[in-house]
Amino acid sequence: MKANKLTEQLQFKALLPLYQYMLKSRLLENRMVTLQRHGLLATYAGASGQEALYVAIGYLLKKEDVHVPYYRDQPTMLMRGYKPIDLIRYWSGSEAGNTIPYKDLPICVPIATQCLHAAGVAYAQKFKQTEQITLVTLGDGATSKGDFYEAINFASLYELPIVFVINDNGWAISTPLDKQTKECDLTKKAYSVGMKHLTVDGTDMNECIATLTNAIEFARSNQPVLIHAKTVRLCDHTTADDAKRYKSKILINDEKQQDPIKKLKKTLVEFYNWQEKDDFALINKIQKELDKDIDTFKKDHVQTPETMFEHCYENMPESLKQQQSELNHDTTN
Ligand SMILES: Cc1ncc(C[n+]2csc(CCOP(=O)(O)OP(=O)(O)O)c2C)c(N)n1
Ligand SMILES: [Mg+2]
Repeated sequence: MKANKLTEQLQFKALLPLYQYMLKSRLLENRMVTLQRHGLLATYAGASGQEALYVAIGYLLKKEDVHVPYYRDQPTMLMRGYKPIDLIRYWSGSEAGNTIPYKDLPICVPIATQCLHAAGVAYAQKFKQTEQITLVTLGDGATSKGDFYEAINFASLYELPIVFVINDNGWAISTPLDKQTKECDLTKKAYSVGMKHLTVDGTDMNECIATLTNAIEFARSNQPVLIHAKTVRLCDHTTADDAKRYKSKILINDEKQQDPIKKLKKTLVEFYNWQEKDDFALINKIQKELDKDIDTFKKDHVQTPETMFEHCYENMPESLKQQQSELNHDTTN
């Protein structure tokens, strides 16, 4: 499917909700960073610059499909039923935020391990003859890990209903792509396992929709696909990082020109008479919704130390129960 043909298809009615989700994720991200700076969140990894890719994924996946995220998938997660407060709670370290809608997998912080989980899910989908697919995301850095190669090899060999989406934001923390792999065209990684592969400008909504539509169609007929999506990271790696220490001013400025939200806004303004006052009203509406979630979070976020024992076991082993009660005893003395 050609991107320009799609522009005609993706009319304002469809584009506006996508824009709203991109904006919602960006505004939530700004609020998350402030919460972290105030000591209310442990750490946080944003998705600025990568929203077009993630919103396109959220738009195209069916409810019954399985989304296997890593830690930068906030825009997709907001579209798959997570509320801002869930994500705020998650990054504050509270299991209350890990309420996973649908059959999706939880946020995965260990690099590339989610690729293997996803291959396993897709194997089950095929075995059970469901119509569903699995879509897993990973960073450019994750493609240097064995888990990634094992997963694409397995998926290709067994012709699984799966899409691997590489969010290539150019960096693995402070390591640029060309310092960790000799082959920066990441579609080539699919050659060795005989897998279909596509490249996309991950900052362009139309291109993302067109490419992902094709990939998901292939996956539904048990033809796994690897997508190399070029994006930009407009934020620090996480709140524990300062990208100004390793990115030049010129690069930071160049990346800003690729901002997917600005690009989609331009389309809305040029073709659909979207005006500054519309934008202002939308931002205001989202901020008010976020205010409510943040107020609720601030009221109930304090967790007592013994809660760290919870959520691992359905029935807590005796040894842990004892440690929990010892801790209770220590903290009350
Ligand atoms: C197994 C493992 N090793 C190391 C880390 C530390 N670590 C966290 S993020 C990161 C870089 C990941 O880069 P990339 O895959 O490009 O994803 P991005 O954060 O850029 O989206 C590393 C090495 C980790 N989380 N897990
Ligand atoms: Mg990266």
